[in-house]
Parts: sequence; C-alpha cells; structure tokens
Amino acid sequence: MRKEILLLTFLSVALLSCEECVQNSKKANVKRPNILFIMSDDHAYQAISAYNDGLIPTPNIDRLAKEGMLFSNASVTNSICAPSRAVILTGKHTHLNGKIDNFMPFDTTQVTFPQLFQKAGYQTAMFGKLHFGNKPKGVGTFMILPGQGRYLDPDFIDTNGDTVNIKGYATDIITDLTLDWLTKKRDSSKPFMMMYLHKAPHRPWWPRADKFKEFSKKTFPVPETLFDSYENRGTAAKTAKMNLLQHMYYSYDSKVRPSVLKEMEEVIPKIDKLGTAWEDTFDNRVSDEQRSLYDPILDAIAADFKTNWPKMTAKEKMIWKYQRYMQDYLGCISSVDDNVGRVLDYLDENGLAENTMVVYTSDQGFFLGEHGWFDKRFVYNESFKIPLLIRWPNVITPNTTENEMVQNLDFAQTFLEAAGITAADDMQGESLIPLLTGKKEQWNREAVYYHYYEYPAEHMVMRHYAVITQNYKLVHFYYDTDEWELYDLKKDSHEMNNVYDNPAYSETVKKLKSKLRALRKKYKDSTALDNRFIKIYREEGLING
Ligand code: SGN
Ligand code: CA
Repeated sequence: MRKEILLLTFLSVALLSCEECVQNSKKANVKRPNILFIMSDDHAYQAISAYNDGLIPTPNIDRLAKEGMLFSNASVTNSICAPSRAVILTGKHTHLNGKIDNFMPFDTTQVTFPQLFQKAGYQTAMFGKLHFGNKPKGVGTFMILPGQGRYLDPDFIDTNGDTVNIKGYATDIITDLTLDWLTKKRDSSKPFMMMYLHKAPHRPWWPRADKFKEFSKKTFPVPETLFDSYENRGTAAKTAKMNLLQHMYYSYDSKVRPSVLKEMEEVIPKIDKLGTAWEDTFDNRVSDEQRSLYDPILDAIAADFKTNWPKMTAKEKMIWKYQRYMQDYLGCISSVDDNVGRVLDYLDENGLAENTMVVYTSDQGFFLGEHGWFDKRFVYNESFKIPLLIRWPNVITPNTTENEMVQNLDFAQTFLEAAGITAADDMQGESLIPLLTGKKEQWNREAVYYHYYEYPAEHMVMRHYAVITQNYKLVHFYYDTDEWELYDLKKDSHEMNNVYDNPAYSETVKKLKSKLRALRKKYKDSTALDNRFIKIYREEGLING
C-alpha cells in the first residue's frame, strides 16, 4: 500500500505542473481517492455509540468505525469553532493562521488545503457551516450558512455571494445539497474533495419536530461529575459561566416558553435576558405548519415546568435541566446520524465507497453535563477530545482503534498525502497516513500542544495553554491570573484533582514544563505573541482594562 501511496505522490506532484501527465495518468487509470470530510458542530464523542453506548445509538456514524478506524485520542489545538476550522484548513496553529478566536479575522492570505486540491485537479465543494468568511478559497461550489446559521428555514450564501433561503431543517437540507451535488454536479472524470459540514448539534439545540417529540420522552444517565463543586481546581473552573443550573437559559436553551417565564417571574432567577433570541431562533422562523408540530411538546414542557419547578430541590433542578439539555442535543444528533447514513448509502449505491476516504469529526468536543457544564473551550477531556473516525477501504484495516494522540492540526497533511498532493512547507501537523496504513513505527509523537484565547468573553473560560501526554496534562492559565494545573490522567480520568502543588509530582512538573517550552518553540508560539494578541483585543475594544 505504501508503494501505491508513493506512486500517487509522484504522479500528483507531476500533475501540478504537467498537463501531459494528466493525460498519462488518465491513460494509466490511476485513481486518486475522493475525500469526503464530514464535520458536525459541537458533537461530543460521548454522544457517538462507537465511543460510548450509554447515551444514543448512532448506527450510521458507527459504520465508519466498523469499516475503518476509530481514534480514541484525537483532539483539537483550540476548543472553539472558527479557530478549529482555520486550523483544519491551514494545518497551522491558531497563533500562526491568525484565527485565535471567533472574533479575530482569518488571515485570508493563508494557504488552505482545498486550494491545493483544486490546483491538483480535484473538484471541490463545501456545504453547511463554515463560520468565518463567506467565500472559502479553493472551493468550486459552496452553499454555506452565514455565521452560526439557523436550524429552521435557514439562509445560505452561495458561490455567487447571493443569500438563498431554503425551507426545512438544516441537517436535512445540508445533506440534500451534498447529495444533489454528488448526483448532478460531480464530474466523474475527476476525483472530488467534499466538505459536508453540519450546524447541528450547536446551541440552541432545536431538533426537527418529530425528533423533538421522540426525545422529549427519554431519560438519560446522569454523568458522575454533574455536581462538581470545583474544589481542588484553580480559579478558571470556578469562574467559568457554563453551569447548567446557573447559566443555561430557561427559554432559549431549555425551551420553556418566554410567556411561561413571565408568569413565573417570582420563582425564576433573572438569567433569561437574552433579548429576542427565542423569537429569532424559533418563534419568528417557523411556519404555522411547523409550529403546530412543535406546539404540543412545548405545551408539555411548559406544563411540567409550571407544576414541578417551584417544588424542586437544587439537585432536582440540575437534573431537570440536564435531561432537557440531553433530549434536545441528542435529538439533533439523531438527525445527523440519519443523514450521514443517507450519504454513506449514496456512496455504496453509486460505486463510490471503495475509492472514497470518509472522515467523521467535530470542530471540538463538548461538555454533556460533566463538571456541571455545557459548552467547551477548556483543555479538559470532554471539550479537548474530538470524535475521529476514518473509513478508507483497502487501505485501513476495518474495525481498528488507534490510541495515538492525533489532532485536527494533522488533517490537512493527511488528506493531501492521501491524494498524493504536496503539502505547504509551513503546515505544522503530521500526516496520519502511517497510522492509517498500519506503519506505527513511523509515528513517534509524545505530546500535543493546546492554546485557548477567547477571554474575557461568553462563558468566561480563562486563557490557557497546555501540554498533554498520554499520562498527564499540564495547564497554564494566564492573562488576569497566573495559575498552573496538573492532572494525572491515569489516576484521575475525570480531571477533578489538580496535583500541581503535590511534592510527589515535582519531577513530573519539571519534565512537562520543559516539554511545554519545547513545543511552544517548535510551533513558534511565545509570550510575545500572547501579549500581542492581548494588545489587539484591547485596541479592538474586546477586552476592558
Ligand atoms: C454562541 C453560543 C455560545 C457558544 C458560542 C461559540 N451562544 O455564541 O454558547 O460558546 O456560540 O460556539 S448563543 O447564545 O449564541 O447560542 S462555536 O461552536 O461557534 O465556537
Ligand atoms: Ca463548534
């Protein structure tokens, strides 16, 4: 197989510069693989049955694990949406591609991997959520959601820059667009690189009406750390604003109608001041027909809330919010899984499965009640780790699990090598091809690097960078604090005990600090850069003080 890949590499490098070679390769019938990159927004690995069978069956996504490889230790370099997407596209850490957070502009002079695919003769397309810029480079056809996008009757921006409104449910529509392109626009004489990018299951977690009904009747197991009181941790965990009980909105998130909250003003803490959010994401978006499907479930939630909420203990309230959260979040995922199934079936039925590398991942992890939280941002496992499943028939041994530490930073170089295209010199990841092809001896990564910036901002997760190995996680929180945390991952898998100050770990701290310094140097990150970004934040008025 390695030989074939080398051959592909040789041919494709030649393809970049030589039209004659294009003809020759056609004659030689060398088939470069198609790449189908499927990414959902905020899909926690805990909510994929191939990773955890306790929350929801995802038989279609699981097919990729059965027929390919599941990565148990895949992670992001910065657990937030647009930065993750910029890392994936450029193969560079956020401090180099400029997209350190959801606000900072992406440096559009950066080379992205779709540009390299397009140059090498691939047909490229993108459907769904990108979350920054409305004109992705190197993408022949696209229909992307503006910004975060909507679940119901969403708008899309097309390749001409026009805004098009499409009636229906976002997850279904994004799939329809993908299948329509594969059926009608695909040029079968060329390989394709398709990015199929779901908005679901991002907040505010609106499932399609039938799934809303189905999932609102379910009860889910409560995570062990739901009632975390953040002892033995530093300031960051204590001050983050993403606790289900304290920071989740009753209407916007838990779907209690605003009118009900108004009636109950005396018993509800005033955290539901989200302006017109309910109207913008639901009330003003649904047709009368859709509303009639949602109404009975909203009525049932309202009745339950009115009767029971005032009588509940704090613990019961937390569990109520958790169940409502899981019902909607997992209802959204159920649609994602169905639709992934539609696309996989299409590949099968049209003879495309064999020569297509299919990747399923998420732009970051997500807390599903662990530590009492929703959202992400922290380097703690649920937010740092991502699902990653890759199927590539005849290359990857089916039903294999890979435990090596890999990152979204590695995707660009992996896809490029699979297609035999030379990566840009300054890409910072490593191709996963040795792991996919069973050549583990060519892989020797001992640690990965993480850096989160978006603070002060929504959810108030402090700035931090970290080094992560298979056994330990050393984290430095900075900016308006200077605190270190160390987790012994083998003994403390839930990351509940910061052992940084425990003398038994002083040698470990020393070694990890030296690793961290080396990684910051290797990836060209530095305190000078940290300060530069803080200065820009201040100048742009994003930070007060
Ligand atoms: C929105 C959400 C946040 C979420 C960010 C970033 N709030 O602002 O809860 O952390 O997106 O998410 S909402 O009230 O607008 O729903 S990201 O995945 O796009 O980075
Ligand atoms: Ca996201």
